[in-house]
Amino acid sequence: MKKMLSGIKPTGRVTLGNYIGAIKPFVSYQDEYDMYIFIANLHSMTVYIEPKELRKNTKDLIALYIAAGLDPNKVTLFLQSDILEHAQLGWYLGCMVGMGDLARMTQYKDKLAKNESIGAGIFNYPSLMSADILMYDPDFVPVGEDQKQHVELARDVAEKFNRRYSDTFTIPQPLTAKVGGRIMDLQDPTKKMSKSDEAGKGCIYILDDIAVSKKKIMSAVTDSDGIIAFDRTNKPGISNLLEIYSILTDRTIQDIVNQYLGVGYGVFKKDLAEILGQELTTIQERYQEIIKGSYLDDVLLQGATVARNIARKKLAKVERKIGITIKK
Ligand code: AQP
Repeated sequence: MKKMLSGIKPTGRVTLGNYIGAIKPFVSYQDEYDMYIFIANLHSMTVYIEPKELRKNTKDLIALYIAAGLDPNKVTLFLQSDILEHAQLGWYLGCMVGMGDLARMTQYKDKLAKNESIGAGIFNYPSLMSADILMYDPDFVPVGEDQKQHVELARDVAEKFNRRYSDTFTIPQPLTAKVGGRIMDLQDPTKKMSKSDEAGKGCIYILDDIAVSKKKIMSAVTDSDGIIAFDRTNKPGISNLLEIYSILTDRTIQDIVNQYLGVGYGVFKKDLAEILGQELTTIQERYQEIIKGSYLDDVLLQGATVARNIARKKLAKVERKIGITIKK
């Protein structure tokens, strides 16, 4: 069975973008792959989050993974900080990554351009991400468009390490869906829908009040020509809604466009709001059951036991190869 690995940072409330670009695809892959899904909480330290809020984000994220359909008995679900080996391997790999390569990463450049004060973690985090990935030798890493560049970096580091010390890491492939890999903000469809977007008006949160989410669909920015057609460049708003519709219903965009020939945006948006409302209701009901009691602690313990075993062996192998220990 081929291996797959991915994670999400608990930096905020989970968005429809995270759900469509990451969580939903994970669920569809779980029967086909040996899957490792983690909460990337070390990465969430790259921005300041109130401790209480971080704890809630983390708990909600793991609950949402399960509520959306991930089965902890099929998938190894774990908390990154439970596996100390990630940070250690991250240091070794970080020493092999060029400053120039890190400075080229779009997410870093975007944050820099915003002129906010940023910590060194934002610059360095792709090396830790390389460790997160390479530790488990996955064949595939499903990610949204924005994270593809980081998986490319992990591939480069793995190749460099294998060349320098001998074959150690599997070279992973990023896996990005043709549709849904970059869900855009509903108020500004030229910008990615993001957890950390403070205004939140163009962003749908999976655990938000359903009436509010429906309203956000109804007031999504479109255009004035009134034709439902897919054209990301000239009609970004309606194209974004078509992608969301397509993923939620598992139908092709062409099929949906054909259904709405000659129909106005209002009817289309109303139908999409209903479809979204039903999907969110199902997830939220499951979430309410899962979040109670100690179930999530048990899931994380089970996942950490499996992940730690793999990580310990991998790190020991790396340390033997690089000569940092006296054991051969
Ligand atoms: N808008 C999006 N459309 C499709 N996929 C998306 N992802 C994120 N936003 C969209 C995918 O979700 C996974 C988890 O992402 P992450 O939390 O590790 O980092 P991110 O890409 O930085 O996500 P956010 O929501 O934008 O978080 P913040 O605001 O904290 O930076 C990844 O597979 C990502 O591609």
